[in-house]
Amino acid sequence: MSQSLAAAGTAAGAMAELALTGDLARPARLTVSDLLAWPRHRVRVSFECATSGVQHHAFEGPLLHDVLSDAGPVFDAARRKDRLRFLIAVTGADGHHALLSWAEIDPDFGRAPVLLAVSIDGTPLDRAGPQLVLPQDRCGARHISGIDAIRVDGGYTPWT
Ligand SMILES: Nc1nc2c(c(=O)[nH]1)N[C@H]1C(S)=C(S)[C@@H](COP(=O)(O)O)O[C@H]1N2
Ligand SMILES: [Mo]
Repeated sequence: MSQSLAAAGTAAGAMAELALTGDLARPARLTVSDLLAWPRHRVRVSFECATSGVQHHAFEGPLLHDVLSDAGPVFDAARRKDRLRFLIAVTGADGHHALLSWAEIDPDFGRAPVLLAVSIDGTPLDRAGPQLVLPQDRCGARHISGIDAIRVDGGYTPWT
């Protein structure tokens, strides 16, 4: 992600944008207000940070699985095994980066209720950008804030 886009996410008045890229039929650029189009879920989480101790937050937002499914990952949706090689790379505007597997959030496999939060503790994230929320994580390190890109990668480009 370019530095200019990362900077735009924090500029006064600017709405942060999230790029959905990779092996998708419908790559997209989404603002936090675009993310309100999906059903919204609420969750209270506690996680431990190695440096600042236990944190408690309330988040609201769509399921990551709902948003990414609508972007059309290029697997055969009817064949469960075809999804298992896909990974999801999530990047914050500050470069913090973590990987999930598609199977981790897939309702047929890990079923983790991972959110793309549009608010934290009642404060909208329009300017900061959405935050990854993993209610099942004990540690806070994957709760990536200010997400500016999510890349879905099946490891190759089919149909070319
Ligand atoms: N973009 C970004 N998100 C991040 C981090 C980071 O360095 N950059 N640190 C992570 C870590 S290590 C923790 S513990 C939590 C801290 O969340 P808090 O600031 O609400 O306590 O954010 C996570 N999300
Ligand atoms: Mo942390």
